[in-house]
Amino acid sequence: MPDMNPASASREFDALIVGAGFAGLYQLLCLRDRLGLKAQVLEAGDGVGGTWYWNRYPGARCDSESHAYNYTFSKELFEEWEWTERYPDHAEIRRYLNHVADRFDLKKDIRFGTRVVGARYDEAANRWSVTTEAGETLTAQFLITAVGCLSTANVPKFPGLESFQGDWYHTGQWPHEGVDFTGKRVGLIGTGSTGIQAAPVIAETAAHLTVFQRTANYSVPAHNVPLSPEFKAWVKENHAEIRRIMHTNTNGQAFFIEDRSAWDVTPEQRQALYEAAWAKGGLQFRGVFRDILLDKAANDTAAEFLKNKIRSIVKDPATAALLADIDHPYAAKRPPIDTDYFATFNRSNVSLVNVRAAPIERITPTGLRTRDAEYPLDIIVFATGFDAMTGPLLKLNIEGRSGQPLAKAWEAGPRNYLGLQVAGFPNLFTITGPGSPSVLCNMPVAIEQHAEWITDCIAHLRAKGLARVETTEAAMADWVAKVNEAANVTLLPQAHHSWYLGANVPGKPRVFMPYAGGMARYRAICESVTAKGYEGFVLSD
Ligand code: NA7
Repeated sequence: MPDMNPASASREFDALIVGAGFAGLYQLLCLRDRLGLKAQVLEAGDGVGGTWYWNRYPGARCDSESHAYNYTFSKELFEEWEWTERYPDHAEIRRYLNHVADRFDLKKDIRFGTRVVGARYDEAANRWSVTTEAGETLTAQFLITAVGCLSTANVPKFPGLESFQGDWYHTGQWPHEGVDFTGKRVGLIGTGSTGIQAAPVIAETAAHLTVFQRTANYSVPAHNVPLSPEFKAWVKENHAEIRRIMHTNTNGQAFFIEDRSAWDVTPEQRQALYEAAWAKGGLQFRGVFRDILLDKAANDTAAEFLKNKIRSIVKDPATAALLADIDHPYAAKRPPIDTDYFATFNRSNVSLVNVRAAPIERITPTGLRTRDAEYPLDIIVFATGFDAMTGPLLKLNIEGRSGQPLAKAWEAGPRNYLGLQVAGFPNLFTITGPGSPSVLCNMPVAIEQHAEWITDCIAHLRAKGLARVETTEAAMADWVAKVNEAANVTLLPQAHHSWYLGANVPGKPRVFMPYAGGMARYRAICESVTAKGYEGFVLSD
């Protein structure tokens, strides 16, 4: 008999969703409005946005172009929203997600300021009990994680950090009121996408900016611009075609990777194509040839072009040499795009320090010490990335059947089926989990596909009068092998320090985590699994 007590009824749901970013909002809409489920989102922040709620550092901007960084499920939503710039900044993305949440009346089913600290599967009741930091327990038949891939900040454990008398910040936990760098000596650790976006902006006001580089990185200019009325009109008129491209290519972007090899053209033509892509800017650079991520020699042609660009922009030869001393194939780590990153090193108030050669030894009360020198600093900015993909999931302290912790099941690295489900954890779905295309794809596209697949799966269960869906060990073993195979035909695993491999977090198992076979192929696999009656899953009552 249903519990009629209003207090307990407000704690019992059909589905609980963790996180109110792109994934959580759309999953709520799907389950509540399409299936009529009683669903609730639990969100640690005080607003919607997910990764964009937290990442407010100077220069924080999406690398996908704005007309591709959208939900595509609603033509009306797509047509009524207007982005202002070629790449949306963090504030504009939050405005977009607030607009979506208000338009579809989602906020009434989101509990903000609610951090999930535990989730336990109760086998007898076939329900998940979810515990919040405030000590409340909520239950649901289905638990869906929408926690993103990059939401657990990685702050390296440098000795002495607690003794630092200045201020320090991680870019992924940036103060909402901003940070005033005026007249300050700033140290920036990290030269991934984040450090590369932040450095030029910090340098504009800081007295001095010191960039501590462990791994040199490629970067292509973003060429961000305000969008013209003509472009905005073109986007609205071409919604169907833009959507079609995003849904049929490998990376969910609004462009195709060119179907030509680097060896189909002469060296002069190759150079001209790279120049044109550089002039155009953005992530499309990696789409100039189909074999850039498959053939090391083809990749070398792109890498050399980009290294030459660094040498031509940066005036001081020693600084240029250090910035161009890149040890991995282009795009084997997530390729950054930038606004004046390399030119920033021509400023008199900016210097570069090689912490690969002389590692950071400790933070001191007045700055930072490497093996070779002491750097007095007022502010330290950690652009040191995230415990990516598995970190946000493990932080939830999920326990499946018989109290088995997810951390135990994933001791040697993440194992799941389709990136969506783990054996021993019935009715738990992980949106853009490891083993799915996720970070190798334009995220909203990967998210929509997962949220819709999960919705269809739950609808199917209900239509059949079933209550439980769980993958099997065999399906997981097969999928993990496929994820490895897909990565191994590419150059991606060759960037041995990449966060795709978990290598940026000391002690983390080194496993290539995202599915590298392409979004289109992944979508087809998921569709075929459904068509075969949820092959690889056991559905039961
Ligand atoms: P990334 O890409 O993980 O970059 C982090 C940077 O911080 C990278 O240069 C790291 O060097 C550096 N790092 C990390 N730990 C240390 C220590 N201990 N000492 C010195 N340097 C360190 O994170 P981002 O935030 O830039 O980007 C994450 C994603 O967000 C991005 O790829 C986009 O998808 C959006 P390393 O390379 O590990 O030697």
